[in-house]
Amino acid sequence: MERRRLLQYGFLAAATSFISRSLPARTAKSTGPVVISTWDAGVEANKGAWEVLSRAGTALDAVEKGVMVTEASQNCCVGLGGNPDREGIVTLDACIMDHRFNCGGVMFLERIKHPVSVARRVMEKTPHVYLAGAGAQQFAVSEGFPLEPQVLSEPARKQYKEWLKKSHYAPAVNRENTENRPGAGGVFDHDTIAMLALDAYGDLSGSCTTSGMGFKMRGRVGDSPIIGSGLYVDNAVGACAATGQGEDIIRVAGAASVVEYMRAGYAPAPACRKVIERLARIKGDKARDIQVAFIAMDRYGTVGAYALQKGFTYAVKSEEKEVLLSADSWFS
Ligand code: SD4
Repeated sequence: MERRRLLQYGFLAAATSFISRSLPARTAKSTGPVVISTWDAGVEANKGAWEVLSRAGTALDAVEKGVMVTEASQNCCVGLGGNPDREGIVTLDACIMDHRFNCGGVMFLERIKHPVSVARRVMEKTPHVYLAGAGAQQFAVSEGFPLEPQVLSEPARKQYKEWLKKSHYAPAVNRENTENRPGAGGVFDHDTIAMLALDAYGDLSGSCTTSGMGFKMRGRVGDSPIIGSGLYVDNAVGACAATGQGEDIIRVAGAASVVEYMRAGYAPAPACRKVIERLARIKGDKARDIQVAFIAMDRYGTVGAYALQKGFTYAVKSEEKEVLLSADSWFS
């Protein structure tokens, strides 16, 4: 999609967000089912979610099925196809949250194709919120998830080999959407998808799944599986999910902070902006070295997003539209 069109859509989204701020509480009508997700891969993921939403399925089912599309995709490195840690092993983080504050997550999980589904089982079948590492894998296997072979995808193998030459950990801004990704003929560096949905019953849910920052230290966990950082849902207010440098998203309790701004009356996009602004202040000169972006949806289905750096895209699907938008950013 050409940039001008993207920006036009971005403007419309921002305008809609602004208008929603003046709606009186509890008298505004929900816009009906809608789904929003991060980066270009969100377009395909939203289709998966829409199969559920368009048949009056729940937002919880939609956000699980939606990101499973990306986890399973050969064309994207979210999930087992993703970049490994510095030891050459892919470790996965994911979480899910519904409209009743139920939530579950897995972190440092190996050899399981659909961590988001394991996160959901943790939420539904255990007394806990998180399972990590070997324990998470043991639980997944006991729930019938097959153990996949521990092999790197071809693009990840190439990237890892290249990385080993210098063995220097330096996450690049917007590497999720580089022209190097598969389909563009080269190696990829994508690792995360986050999704929020509102269903026909007016309920919100969210999910987030990642292989985490490529070439991270072994055992490193980012924001993506952490409720309140990578994802937060409060059905009475709205939902938010994050992508980008996990350490910095955690520092500002990203997703929960955005939801708190929405509770205080901010529309989704301005709420995201407030937390990006806070992060930019905290990081000072170093803010230019990282990317952090939020997507948000209020309880009526109004969506918005905001990023630290330009280049962050997000996908939205509803009955009326299916678009890939370019978020406004702190730095131009
Ligand atoms: C992490 N937040 O592991 C993830 C990475 C990410 O786009 O979102 N990249 O820190």
